[in-house]
Amino acid sequence: MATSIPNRLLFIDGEWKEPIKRNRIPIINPATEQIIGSIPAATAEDVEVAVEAARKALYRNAGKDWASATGAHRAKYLRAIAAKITERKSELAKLEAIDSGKPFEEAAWDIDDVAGCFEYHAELAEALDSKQKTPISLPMETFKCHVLREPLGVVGLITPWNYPLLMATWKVAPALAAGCTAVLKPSELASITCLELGEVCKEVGLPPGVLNILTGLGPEAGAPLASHPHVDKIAFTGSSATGSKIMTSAAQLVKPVTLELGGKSPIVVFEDVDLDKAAEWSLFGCFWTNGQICSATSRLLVHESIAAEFLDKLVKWCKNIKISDPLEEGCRLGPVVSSGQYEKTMKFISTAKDEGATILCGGERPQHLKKGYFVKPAIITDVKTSMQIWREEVFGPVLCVKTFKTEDEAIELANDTHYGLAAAVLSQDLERCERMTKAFQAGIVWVNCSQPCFSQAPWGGKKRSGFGRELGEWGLNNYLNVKQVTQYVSDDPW
Ligand code: TXE
Repeated sequence: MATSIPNRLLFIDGEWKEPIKRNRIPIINPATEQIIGSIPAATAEDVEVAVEAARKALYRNAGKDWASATGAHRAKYLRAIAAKITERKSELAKLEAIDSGKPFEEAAWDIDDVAGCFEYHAELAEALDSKQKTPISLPMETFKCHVLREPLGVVGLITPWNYPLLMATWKVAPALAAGCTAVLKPSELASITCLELGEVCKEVGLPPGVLNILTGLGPEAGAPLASHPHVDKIAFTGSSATGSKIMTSAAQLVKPVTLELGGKSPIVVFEDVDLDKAAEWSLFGCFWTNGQICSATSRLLVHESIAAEFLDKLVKWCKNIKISDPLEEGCRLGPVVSSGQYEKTMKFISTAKDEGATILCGGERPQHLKKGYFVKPAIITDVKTSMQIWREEVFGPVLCVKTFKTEDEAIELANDTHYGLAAAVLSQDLERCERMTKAFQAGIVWVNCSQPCFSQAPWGGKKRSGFGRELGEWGLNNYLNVKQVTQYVSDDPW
């Protein structure tokens, strides 16, 4: 499957523009370690131009601008974008697989989700029209009050590499639906499909400046966007360390932020499960996208009475999984995204070993692959709660396991983390699942599954996994300002 990488510039004000400093960043295919192209490297100067374009698009031509257009008008563009993305699905999935290392089949699901997410937000944009003005009843007849919901303004969207186009869509679609204009800064490790979104916007005739796409490094392009005084909000998905920096710079200007950061999510498997189904969910929950998911259920808590048999099943699967170039037919696990992520994952595994944990399987390079950032899926036991492997996010194909005896112990172990993104429980006893659901300290709970995600349902965490929600009505509300309008309606002087 040969695919050529489009040689794009920055997408600003509806046009492809050379970065002011004319620098580019190489694109490395993580399966081959070869340079396959390059992306433009934006700097603060380009951020300036892009923010100005977004600002103009927001309030250009009174009455005809993006902010005051009807939701139905904006929905037409969102639907057109969804249709174009579906049209280009196979090509976009290939680009994403080459860029990020995820198996082609998984990348194709993601592109479907991207189109679905734009479609869904088109519906939300239309529904906004009837909710634009909400009357509020007051205890005094001399006053009338209503609430207006209006776009927040220009938003800065900073996104990661694990779901490159999907994570961008989770932010772009609600921002545009709400009537905001945006500057998107994707991850330098996987930007190809986000740049293609620029081409899609051009093809559907999205008004210039409504969406601007700046590729580049975090400190050079992301930081000036986050701290720009004319950016009204920042939505960020990425590491806790960068999230904290963004929050600090936003605090200087009292700028709202939503942060979707890392996780170390538990999956609790009780003794009454169907072992095969539970094994499938546990494996999928941790190893999908090579463990590079913020919500990966990477801490497995299994009831001690079934642990031996259950682990046996997991290990068998890990040993038989097809690890290959993501474009190869039947690939189930590709490489991790970069040499940095490879080194980080390997270091986690060796530290776990040094600290006394047992590597039941995997955690090394597959022998048949001499090049590429491939790691065999690892299952780690004899884990203590003080160990790094239990406490910190790996973001690689590593599952650590502990057993438990009682429900109380399971909850204590599940919540023993400073993260709080997701948690899963597998059991046939639905009352028990309900108790666990209430006890989990997390923003998302999965019952008898792990990782399903729908545009309609809120996504986000608590504790150090961040705050604010994406998707659903909750996500849209993050891009809207609520304006209270109160009018004095009496003839009497106040
Ligand atoms: O993340 P960064 P990286 C975790 C995961 C991974 C680790 C590092 O554990 O191993 O983070 O990955 C931009 N100001 N997650 O280095 O740095 C950057 O260019 C503004 C979990 O890729 O957080 C990119 O666009 N922006 C996560 C985005 O931030 C800055 C998904 C994310 O990069 C910046 C990815 C700065 N100073 C990694 N520095 C999840 N929650 O899903 C960087 N960026």
